[in-house]
Amino acid sequence: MTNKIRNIAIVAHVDHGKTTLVDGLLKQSNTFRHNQAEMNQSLIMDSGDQESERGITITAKLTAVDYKDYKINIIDTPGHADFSSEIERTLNMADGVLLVVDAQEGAMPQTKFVLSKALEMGLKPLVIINKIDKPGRDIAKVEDGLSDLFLELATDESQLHYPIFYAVGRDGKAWREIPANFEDEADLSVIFEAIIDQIPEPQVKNEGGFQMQVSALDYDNFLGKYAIGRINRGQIKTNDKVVIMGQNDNQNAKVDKIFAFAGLTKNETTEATAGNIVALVGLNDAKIGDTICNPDQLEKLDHLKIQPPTLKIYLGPNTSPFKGRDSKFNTTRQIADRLNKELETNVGLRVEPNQLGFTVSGRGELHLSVLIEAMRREGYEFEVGRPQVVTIEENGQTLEPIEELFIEVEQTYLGAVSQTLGKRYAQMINQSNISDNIIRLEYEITSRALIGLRSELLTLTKGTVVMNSLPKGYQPLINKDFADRNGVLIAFETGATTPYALQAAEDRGELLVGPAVDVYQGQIVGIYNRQEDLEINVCKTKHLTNMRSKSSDGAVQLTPFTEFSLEQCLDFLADDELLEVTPKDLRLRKKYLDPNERKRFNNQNK
Ligand SMILES: Nc1nc2c(ncn2[C@@H]2O[C@H](COP(=O)(O)OP(=O)(O)OP(=O)(O)O)[C@@H](O)[C@H]2O)c(=O)[nH]1
Ligand SMILES: [Mg+2]
Repeated sequence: MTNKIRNIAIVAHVDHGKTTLVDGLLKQSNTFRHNQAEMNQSLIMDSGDQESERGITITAKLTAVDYKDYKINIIDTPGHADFSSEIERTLNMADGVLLVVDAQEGAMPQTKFVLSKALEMGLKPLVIINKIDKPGRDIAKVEDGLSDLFLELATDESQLHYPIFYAVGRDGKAWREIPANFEDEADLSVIFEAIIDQIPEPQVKNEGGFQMQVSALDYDNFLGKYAIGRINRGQIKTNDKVVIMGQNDNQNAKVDKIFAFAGLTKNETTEATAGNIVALVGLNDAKIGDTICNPDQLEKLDHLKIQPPTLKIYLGPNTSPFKGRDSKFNTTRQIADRLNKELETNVGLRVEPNQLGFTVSGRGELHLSVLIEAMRREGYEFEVGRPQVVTIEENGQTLEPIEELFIEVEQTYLGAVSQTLGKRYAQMINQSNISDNIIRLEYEITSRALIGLRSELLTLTKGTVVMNSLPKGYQPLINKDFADRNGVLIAFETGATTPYALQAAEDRGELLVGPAVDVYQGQIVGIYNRQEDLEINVCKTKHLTNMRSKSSDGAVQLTPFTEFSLEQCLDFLADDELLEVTPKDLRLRKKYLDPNERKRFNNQNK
């Protein structure tokens, strides 16, 4: 019965509180026993290890709760623009969205993106102004901003009438009116009631042959692949024969098992009807976007619309002399299999083979670095090159992607930040005050100039800057290089670093390796004080002499070396450099390890 089902997606800009709100909905719908561990847990749905470490949602996830006699399927989505394809992939299971907006920040770039997607698809929005406990809240201003945004994005009049709720998601509280005191007793009943009353029942067809678009895939060791989607028409029973309608061909299959979502688990059932979100086992060839149909009524649903990638990176088998030291998987074949597996679910990603390895493209640096980090944790070893933008050709012209960039910065750093953006040819669109001390800047900037900007601004502002960007379109390529990076210190020979040699190297720049680590010829061991590169010896041992200098008895005192994160390494790379990624190490290196080959290459490219 569709009238007792509600399917909703929770959408918002990054960090506005989606996953925290889902915690509340789970806990207040008696999904867990009172003494169950989850009752005391937060961000329950952020179950991936990188999700909990980074504190962000990376993949969209499904859960279901019972409220009164209704079943509410909830899709928690990521708010980071790099993971936008997760929204494009899952929104077609929903009939409404909870649009969560931070009471201080208001509508942000990704708010606009997710709302435009939801309104385009005709989904009913409920607006939740969240975090009204923040001292910097400005609810009236946030409501104004939202009303402008709806005016801009609405595709018909009815979408301009949206209910607004006020919430402290973290405490599991929401109100219909702004409460006099947000510390008053409250729960999420008003949200549950609004989902039931105001989100339409699934807009599906009860009559006719089974039809479902695959929106998600899941896997486990016992049953293999689960094809997940909302049944769009008809019903399904265990053992039913179906046809998987793919992008290019059709395949026959049989439904072995059917599962419905319940809390954090799936429950097996023998049949399901239109409007339900189900996971089907037995369809091993099903891909995201495919339509599963009753063989007697083959009708394919429109394929998902996924925006093209903006950033690409070379990824290939490791060619360093240390290859194979601590990895389980390092051959081209193993890497290819892993990337192909990733493509099944990571629908915003593209992979093309090239002579040496692969070109992997995604929606941004984070999209790619999350994949790189996942692979190294699984025991893969490989090398990657400098991230590059994906250009397109139009009317004989090369175009590069541009983005809207939003920055919030303390007054003290305004000058330095503006200067850095100027160097990267960013155009300022708007500047406004958020508070006495915090300025909000809006720029238009090429995606190319965004590479490495986050690390640079974080350093410049002692970690205080807030930065967000959103793809805006394309413009003719400007042939300007933004890299004003220093040269590097390159290991002159293969061996183990010694404190003695490192101490001597310290005067030349900033070291990226510590003592007693193995390095190879051509590896980057530091950042030079100057623009060009320099080969240095970081392995030499002190010659033994009979002379004793005054200081030579004590241990060598080294300045702590700089350890780059994966993202910092990617930002740092120049065109003639690679990053070696292994489960244990990240090593920056020159593409050509041999100094003579390097010279020859550089001369050719002058
Ligand atoms: N002050 C305050 N903080 C909140 C509230 N709700 C959530 N937060 C905090 O906001 C941060 C982000 O919350 P999340 O629920 O992870 O946000 P999200 O929208 O799921 O983030 P992404 O999935 O990465 O886009 C966490 O530190 C929460 O504790 C609230 O009502 N008030
Ligand atoms: Mg989240």
